[in-house]
Amino acid sequence: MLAGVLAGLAGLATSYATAMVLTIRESPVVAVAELVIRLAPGAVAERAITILGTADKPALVVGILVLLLACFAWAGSMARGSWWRPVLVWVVLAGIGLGAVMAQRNAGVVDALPVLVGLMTWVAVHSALVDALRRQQRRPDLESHERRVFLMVAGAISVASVAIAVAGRFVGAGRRHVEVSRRLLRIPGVTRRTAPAATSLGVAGIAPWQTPNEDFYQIDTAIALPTIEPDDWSLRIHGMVDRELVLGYSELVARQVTESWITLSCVSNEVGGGLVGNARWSGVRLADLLAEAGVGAGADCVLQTSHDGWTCATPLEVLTDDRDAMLAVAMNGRPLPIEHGFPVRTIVPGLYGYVSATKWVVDLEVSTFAESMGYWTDKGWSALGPVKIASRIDVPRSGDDVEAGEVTFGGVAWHQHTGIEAVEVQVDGGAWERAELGEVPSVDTWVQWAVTLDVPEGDHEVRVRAIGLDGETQSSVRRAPDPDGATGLHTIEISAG
Ligand SMILES: Nc1nc2c(c(=O)[nH]1)N[C@H]1C(S)=C(S)[C@@H](COP(=O)(O)O)O[C@H]1N2
Ligand SMILES: [Mo]
Repeated sequence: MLAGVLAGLAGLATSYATAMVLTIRESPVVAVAELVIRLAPGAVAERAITILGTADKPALVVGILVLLLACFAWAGSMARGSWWRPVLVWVVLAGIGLGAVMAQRNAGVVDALPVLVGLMTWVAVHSALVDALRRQQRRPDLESHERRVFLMVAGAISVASVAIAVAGRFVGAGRRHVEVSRRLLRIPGVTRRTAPAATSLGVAGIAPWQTPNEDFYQIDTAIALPTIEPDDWSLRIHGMVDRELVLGYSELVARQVTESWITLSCVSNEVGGGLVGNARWSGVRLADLLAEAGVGAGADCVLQTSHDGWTCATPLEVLTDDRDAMLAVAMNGRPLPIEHGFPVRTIVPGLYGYVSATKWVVDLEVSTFAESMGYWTDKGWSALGPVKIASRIDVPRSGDDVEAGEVTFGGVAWHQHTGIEAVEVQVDGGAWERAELGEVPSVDTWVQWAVTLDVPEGDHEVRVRAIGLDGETQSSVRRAPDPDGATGLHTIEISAG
């Protein structure tokens, strides 16, 4: 029974910690309490309130916890006879938790994770403890030693459970707080304009031209995301400058806000991959801030540092020319999501993220490439990271069966700050056919393409290539992303019947 109770508490602790860290929601136990409240007949709920006063909710949670403890002990007591009976109890309890979590408003797949983590902890800790007990029973001569081991393991699990729960609470509280500040922010000059209609070709299956924040790819080295209150944020611009600048959040957003559609892509993106997205970014132009600081002679880069110590070196040239390199404060008309760099990140059209798009940016040091090296460059990736021209087939998917005859192919192509002149598609090594392109507001975004071709019965290989506004045709040479971005043509296999 003790093994059952300990395993149960450990599982509650890990699921609670997971919920705190991940979903900003309440833990599965509270979800169950909410479900009980929702399902309770009005008369019962009212009675509970009159008897318990405002303590009705804590009382309910405590009641559920007591019931759970009883179930835990019960599960533990069943381990004697069979291995599957306690597992069944764990699974049923987790099932109730999962049901309650998924019954919450706007519940998504991620919300199930705390329950899964809890279930895994229950089963793992319980079987470990039961094993330890069995060993002890088989060797009565060692009883006192084994008993001590069991008690030590049990004690360690208890301490670890409490520590995990407290750590989760700590991380989660900070995040919740910042999330509230973020939701309440209204930044002057930030609009909610949606994508111009002509950017979309209206072909089902092509990635939407404007990537919603929730669907935007996320890449960073952070384990726990930095959670920074806007009031606590500041940026220092220093190094080879005439005047050091230190800016707080309200000072930054009090400046002229620029808005631009810009496609961001990752150097690690494989040919045909999804580490690319297009959003409307709002922020303050870096060229203006750097001019105000006064860049010294001989400087050729800016070493950017994030709140969590990640760095990258960005050529000065792209931060001071006429492109919209900015300190972004909003993404698609909303304050930056925490995972995309709240409250301030850098966005530079035309460069891969690893040399430009610092999330949670706090420090800009005007410097030289000879002196400065960013996080990924130090690990062997190229110091310069201009985006390479690329194209992708979104529809049909590789492996799809299609009807022979007219087949519509579609996807996206990008070469930020150069622009796309044309996209061409080739079936089975035949002629390159030009696709229709969606309209775009600037050369800094990706473009949708689509073309309808006559496809005879049988298996086919289809490839796509883009041609840039500078006349460059996308290379067909297959190269891995390391060290400065993949090349090669996205190729799919379909079967027409
Ligand atoms: N602080 C910080 N900023 C970072 C990174 C990081 O690891 N830490 N990764 C970079 C990389 S490699 C990319 S591709 C982009 C991705 O930005 P996103 O997660 O908003 O899509 O952020 C860049 N900025
Ligand atoms: Mo990246």
